[in-house]
Amino acid sequence: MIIERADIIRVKNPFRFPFETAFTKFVERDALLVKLYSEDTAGYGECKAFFAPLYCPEDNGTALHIISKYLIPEILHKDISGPEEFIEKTSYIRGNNLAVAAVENALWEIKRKKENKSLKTLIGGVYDQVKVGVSLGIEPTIKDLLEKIEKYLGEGYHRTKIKIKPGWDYEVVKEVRKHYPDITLTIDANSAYTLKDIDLFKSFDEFNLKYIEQPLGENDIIDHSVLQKEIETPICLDESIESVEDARQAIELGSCKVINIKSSRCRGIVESIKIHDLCQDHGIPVWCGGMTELGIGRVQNISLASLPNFTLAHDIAASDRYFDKDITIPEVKISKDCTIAVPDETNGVDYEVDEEAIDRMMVERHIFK
Ligand code: OSB
Ligand code: MG
Repeated sequence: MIIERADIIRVKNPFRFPFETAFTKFVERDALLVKLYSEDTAGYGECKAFFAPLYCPEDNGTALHIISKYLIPEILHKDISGPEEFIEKTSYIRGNNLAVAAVENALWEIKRKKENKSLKTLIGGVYDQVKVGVSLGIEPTIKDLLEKIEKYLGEGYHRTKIKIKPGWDYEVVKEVRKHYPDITLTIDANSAYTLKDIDLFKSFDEFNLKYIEQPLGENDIIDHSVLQKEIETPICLDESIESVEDARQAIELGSCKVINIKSSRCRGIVESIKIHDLCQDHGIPVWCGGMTELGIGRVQNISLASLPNFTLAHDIAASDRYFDKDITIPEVKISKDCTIAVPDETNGVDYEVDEEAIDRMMVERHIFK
């Protein structure tokens, strides 16, 4: 495929409700989209960076820089066979996984359109539907959180994840468990603790959590291996896993029993499949994480989650969990049984990009020809 033009489009889409994590309170999705043009086809990719380097070292500014200066020149007016070759050609770029994954996402879109196949078919997905859960932020009061849980249980989400941070942890989980003794419950600390908090993590064992996500440092696998040996509850790594090599080390050290795969954090689908396969070989279940993404990224996540070892509920919510208006037609919706259908050439499920919605949300556009 020859790429004749590339656009980077920055959009802002307000959240329906603020979403607070241990590291910031989000009020909107401020995102970069990459649109690649190849002959009569165009493919979009979504960059999952945020407005600031809070979740990982990248932000929208660094991603714009890396995509413009290094990634687009590698493909513009060049004949490239597809996403795998792109990943190969850009392997000299250290880090900057969110930027690389955005361009890779767009290349997968072009490839699937040219070959008239779904992403699920291209990567060897097996599920027709994927199970989804909801990620709930830190709320002003426990009462507010309980109301949110009630709302989303009512909508059918059957795995509830709650964000914790120092000062919003033990008492909150205890209250939630008291009200909902039987729901599938997980907590996500987004790296807000250290091994000094080991007693707190031991105390969570009484709550029968499915797993605890990323309790310790974002680059750490050593301390997580110490913690995992001290607690019953499985640890699920998120931030700490950026490559198959990270996953191998975490598995060998016993740092986790579950892995959350975000294709963006792991440099794209090509590397995510390797992590998926390694985890499958080692009996480590995986699930697809989210970055409060817009529809383009959300739909790609649905397809990735169709791989066989994605057995736990995913952070792939309906578009309306975050937005009044999303950028795909149709928007992402969940069915009553709390699943989302995976786009496939045999079931007629397909999503188009809503160009008009993007135009309305656009704050800047950079064109490379
Ligand atoms: O740690 O999983 C996380 C959102 C932004 C950054 C990090 C995380 C999250 C979420 C939300 O938990 C998942 C989603 O609904 O997209
Ligand atoms: Mg997480």
